[in-house]
Amino acid sequence: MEVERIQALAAVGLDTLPAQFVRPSHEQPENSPAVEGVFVPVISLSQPHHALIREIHEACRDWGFFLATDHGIPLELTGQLQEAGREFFRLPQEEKEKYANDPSRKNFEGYGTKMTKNPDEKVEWVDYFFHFMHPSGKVRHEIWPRHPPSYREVTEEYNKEILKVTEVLLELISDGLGLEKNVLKASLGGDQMELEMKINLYPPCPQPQLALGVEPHTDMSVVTILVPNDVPGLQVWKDGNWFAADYLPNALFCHIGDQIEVLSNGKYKSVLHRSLVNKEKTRMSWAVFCAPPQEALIGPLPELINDQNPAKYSTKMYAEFRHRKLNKLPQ
Ligand SMILES: O=C(O)CCC(=O)C(=O)O
Repeated sequence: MEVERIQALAAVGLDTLPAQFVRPSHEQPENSPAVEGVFVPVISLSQPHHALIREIHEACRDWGFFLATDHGIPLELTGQLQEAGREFFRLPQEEKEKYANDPSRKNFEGYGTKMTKNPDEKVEWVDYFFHFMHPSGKVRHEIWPRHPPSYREVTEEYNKEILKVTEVLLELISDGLGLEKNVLKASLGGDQMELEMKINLYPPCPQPQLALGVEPHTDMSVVTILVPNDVPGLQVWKDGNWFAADYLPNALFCHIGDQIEVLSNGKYKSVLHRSLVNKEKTRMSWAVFCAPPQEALIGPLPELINDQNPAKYSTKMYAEFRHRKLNKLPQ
């Protein structure tokens, strides 16, 4: 199936945004601006444990989102990862098409552009590359970019680092919920927890005030850890308003996903977020989604429910949750 790629469309040099990208009026960034002067939480992972737990707890409860600094991932490695992603998207269009995915056949891995799946039939201004990184049994190296040749080595190294950070975050979040530190990881499939890489490319957009890079959504993941390039665009929703999560060099943009909201019985929230696009500059982001294995059974943790605080979410297999979310069915 022939898919219109946003990068190819942008390269034509349009003056006006084609109608399929014009968001409904209430969604347009110019009609739903972010609150100015309020900053998302920034948390140093190297601060004393007690203060760290408190900050993580407050950020997960109030925002479902924070920027993590002093996380130990070498800046050089993140730079190499980003350069490898940029190099892939610099390939001629016909080369990139060799990696095209086909979501209509449930084949999500590879090079893609999101098709409409919203009531207004609007398309997001983004192309992406998506693939599994962990555990090894899920990884299909044959579909990873072969260019640049460094892609595999750099991404495998980044996978190791992000896995360590994910495990640390899950321990801190468990602690913040008053649980033993290994509870969340154990409830999420332990070492079978999956890491997925999604590289987003948002080309310059002729009328960014009318478009969205990704529309408002929460992630069905456990947590999502993202690094953007230096072009701002991510916004998170809190108490009825959008807030910009601007670029902070070498910070990890940490999103609480739906699975933590369910396990915590709503104590921590899955953050609603969206991304804006830019008139002159290409924005990119590298999002790592940490997800349970398909067969993991996820529901509110018994330790967090009682007669005064009954379960607010049903317990179901992650595969079922995913199916419902992808098809916009009630959970
Ligand atoms: O690019 C971003 O900042 C957000 C990306 C995102 O939310 C997604 O890929 O699901």
